Amino acid sequence: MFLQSIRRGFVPQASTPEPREVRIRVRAGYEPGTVVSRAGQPLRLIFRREDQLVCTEEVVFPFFGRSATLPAGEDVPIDLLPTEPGVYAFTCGWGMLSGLLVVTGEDGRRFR
Ligand SMILES: [Cu+2]
Repeated sequence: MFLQSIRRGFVPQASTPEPREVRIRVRAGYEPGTVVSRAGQPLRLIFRREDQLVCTEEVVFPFFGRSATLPAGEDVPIDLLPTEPGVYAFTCGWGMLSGLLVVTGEDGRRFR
């Protein structure tokens, strides 16, 4: 199997898992408000804002140094690769609304 792959010109890559997609609906808050994942698992959080509040127009992941503008009615993906177990908040641009990203150890345990 491996040799056949090489003969076909397929170069095996060091396996990075596919991003796990989680949809988060934004409606004067985040639904779900808590996302649980594992360290080392690439995450694609897909935000969709269904309200018209100025408040929810931006989402911020302070620890990851990431933020995004959320136009109403559009899917906005944010790709993250959490490598350390912990609990990370994400908030609206003004820090009034928040959700949590809970990252377990790679063995699925909550904390080491
Ligand atoms: Cu806000």
